[in-house]
Amino acid sequence: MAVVGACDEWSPLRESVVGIAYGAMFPAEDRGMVEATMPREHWDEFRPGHPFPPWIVEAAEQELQTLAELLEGMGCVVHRPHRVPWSELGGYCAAMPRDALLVMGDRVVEAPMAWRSRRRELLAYRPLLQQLRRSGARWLRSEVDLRVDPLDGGPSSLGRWAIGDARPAWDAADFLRLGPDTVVGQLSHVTNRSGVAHLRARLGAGVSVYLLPVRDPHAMHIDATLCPLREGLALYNPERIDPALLADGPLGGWELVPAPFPDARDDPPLYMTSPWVSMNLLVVDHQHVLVEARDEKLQALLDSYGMTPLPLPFRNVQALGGSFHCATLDLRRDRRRAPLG
Ligand code: DAV
Repeated sequence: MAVVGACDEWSPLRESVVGIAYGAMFPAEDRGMVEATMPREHWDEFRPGHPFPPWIVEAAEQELQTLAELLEGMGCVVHRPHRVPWSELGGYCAAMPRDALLVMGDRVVEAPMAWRSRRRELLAYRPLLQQLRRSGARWLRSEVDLRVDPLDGGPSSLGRWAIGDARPAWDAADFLRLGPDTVVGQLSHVTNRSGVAHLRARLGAGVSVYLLPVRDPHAMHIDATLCPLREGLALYNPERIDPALLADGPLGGWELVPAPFPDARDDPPLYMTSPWVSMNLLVVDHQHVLVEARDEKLQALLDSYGMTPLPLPFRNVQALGGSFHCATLDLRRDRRRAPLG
């Protein structure tokens, strides 16, 4: 059996990374980048040597542990990242494994991330990557000179993004798998055109990478914009996506359901995301999907589509920058046809 094998976002999850909150620091990033992507009321938090509030980190660690145990209880093998002292090295955290690595088929592809503050993040996953490679996975290093800064190229020709095209940059969370030959994604403040070309070259001719038309001035990661639930069914963010514009691409013919508008909330604060992080779900198998415990409208919606929502408290993890999809990295999903009926 392949050690790494995931071609979509919904087949039964058999093996996954679940992040850890240990030592989480506000990533100290270029001010222009912070202003382009982060909520205005929290811009001043993103400075060097500034940890997240310890009570949030502690509570997030517990939420992640509960998630790991729940997945294990459902028969999924769970790996946890290595503890890295981010406060000493500079960095962010290992709570969001979805951002740095893209799994497609038997490949684990390293993302040449745009954020300087996140360049050492792979330290947290290196022991696991070595283990996976020894047992047969293809580990594709980025081979991009990360000393070249995509910010140095100045704004892109459209003037729309914080990065230029000075070197290839992409974050794995700007992409989603729709099948063995299809990845969809977006350009964003962390993914440039040369980054998309780099990813296409990594995945090879057998995989098409489609860029979706997304309306999001703060775009950074597509997993609070589109959430595939099963073959042919996806939730979309009605503020960012016009489903009529998706008809010609790989989502043509899919049933696209608008996610409910998230409730306003500030406790704990969403330091790094919009409230749409509510739709950052993890599909565990053809039936079960992880949803934040208090997102009842979303739970009812999933229920009406024949799925079983698994409500789990996750607000402290969300405060660190992502929800169930961000905080995990699928290593193996069993690809077989959904049961009929
Ligand atoms: O607010 O759309 C959520 C995803 C973060 N990895 C947002 C970003």
